[in-house]
Amino acid sequence: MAPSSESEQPGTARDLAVPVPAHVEARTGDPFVIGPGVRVVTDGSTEAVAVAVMAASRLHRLSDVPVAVLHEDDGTPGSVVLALADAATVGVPAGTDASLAHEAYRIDVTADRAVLTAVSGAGLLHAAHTLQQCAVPGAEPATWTVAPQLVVDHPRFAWRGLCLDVARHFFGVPDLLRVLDLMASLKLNVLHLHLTDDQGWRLDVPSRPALAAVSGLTAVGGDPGGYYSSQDWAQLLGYAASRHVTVVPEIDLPGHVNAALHALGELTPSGRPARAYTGIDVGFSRLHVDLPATRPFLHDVLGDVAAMTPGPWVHVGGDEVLTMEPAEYRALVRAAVEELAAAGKTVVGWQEVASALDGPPAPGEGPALEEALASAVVQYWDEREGAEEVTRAAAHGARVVLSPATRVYLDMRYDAATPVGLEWAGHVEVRDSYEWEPLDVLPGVPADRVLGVEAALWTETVRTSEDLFLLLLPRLAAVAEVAWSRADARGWDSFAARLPRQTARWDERGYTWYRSPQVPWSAGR
Ligand code: TNX
Repeated sequence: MAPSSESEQPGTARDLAVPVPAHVEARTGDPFVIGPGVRVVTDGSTEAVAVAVMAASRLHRLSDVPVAVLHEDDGTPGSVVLALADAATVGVPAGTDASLAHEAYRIDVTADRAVLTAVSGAGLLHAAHTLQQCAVPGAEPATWTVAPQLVVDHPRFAWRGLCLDVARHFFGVPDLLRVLDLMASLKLNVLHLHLTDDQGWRLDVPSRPALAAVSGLTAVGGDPGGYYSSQDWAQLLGYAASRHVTVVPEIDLPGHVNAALHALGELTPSGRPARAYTGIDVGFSRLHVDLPATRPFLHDVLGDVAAMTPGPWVHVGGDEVLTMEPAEYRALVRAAVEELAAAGKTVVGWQEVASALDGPPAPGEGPALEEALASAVVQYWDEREGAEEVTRAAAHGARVVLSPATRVYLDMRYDAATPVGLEWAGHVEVRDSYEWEPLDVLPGVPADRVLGVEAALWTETVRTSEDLFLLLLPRLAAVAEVAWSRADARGWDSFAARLPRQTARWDERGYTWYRSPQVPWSAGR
């Protein structure tokens, strides 16, 4: 937040936090003051200490006073206390799904202290972000106050994601760290990286160094490419883990593979490498099930990616294959699922894979594959088609992540004047990204099969981090609230009123954002 000399009466998290918490009670009494003497006290758990170090550096930046991290509270006013606790102590409603309770947190603010409790480090980090959003400028310079209140909060959906296309245009580790910071501040917990496409291959994998060495260099429009070395990848994963964000790598198959065909001639029928592609058409490139190099490619590359990725998920793409018979598509998708299942991963695929998931097993397919197919995650994006197939897959056990393009494709322009972006799914204003109900998207899919919501940012037209954040903000905040907050706790007017205050932090971090005419920006700042 930017320093300000005007003090104000702090409101509660209901007026200040994005996403809005499930339960907030205002308390009487004086506010908690962040200023000289403020310190962070932990219960000594590694989870709490890790969050405490981040919170202390944040409090230091806010208040400009040194902020210690201590293990004991001497009882004098000014402690921000971080401690793990069981779900009942946190106050999670009985019967809450364990994966959701895991991220729950509680904040008790009195004049003397702010006590943050959670079941996990993820919950403590969420609590710290909510507390920060509740701090408003105090009476003295460089002091901040937080209203006395009780917050008890947990997410509505377990999967709250952002898919970022780093294949059409490359974004390096420093940009991704900024994206991760933004995601964590909005309580988003899945960064899905679209690492490969026709225009580029962005992850160096040990079994096929030519992929990154050759196709790491290309990008849309002849722009500079780039790729993540294994060290870059480890740095990214470590940073994401410390922010409690899971990285889901996507290797897009069996279409969107021109970059692989350009680097590895053995994947083409002629044996000659395909020419580099720097346009933005889709659907023309493909693997061939009957080439001898294809299965070893799937085995080695997916095995490498699985081994390089600590999270449970690997995404196999599967979208927009326009030049292949269904039988070959099905065989290639099932081969990819089989390789990833053998490597211990759960498969995620775009909605098109739904058609390949069910049906009778082919010769040689075993029970392990059946199980992997049934537990796959299907990502719904194109509302013009596929609802039936996805609904059927869900009935057979698949879980669904919702990315309806007309709501959460953040590469769509806000309006005709937006300087970058596409328009095939229409214009997507902030309110479009906000005002929708996930369970209404696929009415035939039972609520317990909906794993969550994911925004997507495709980068055909996105060349700089300024373009990137302009498209993300403020819509990513809208999607985050859809994914986190209970339907009956949120509403557009409240969201639009809470949004302007978030921009001080965006400005401080150098994120560009779109000044949507739908939001009363000058109010409440
Ligand atoms: C569709 S969404 C695609 C991408 C494009 C995007 C542009 C999906 C699975 N495929 O290849 O980049 O539209 O909005």
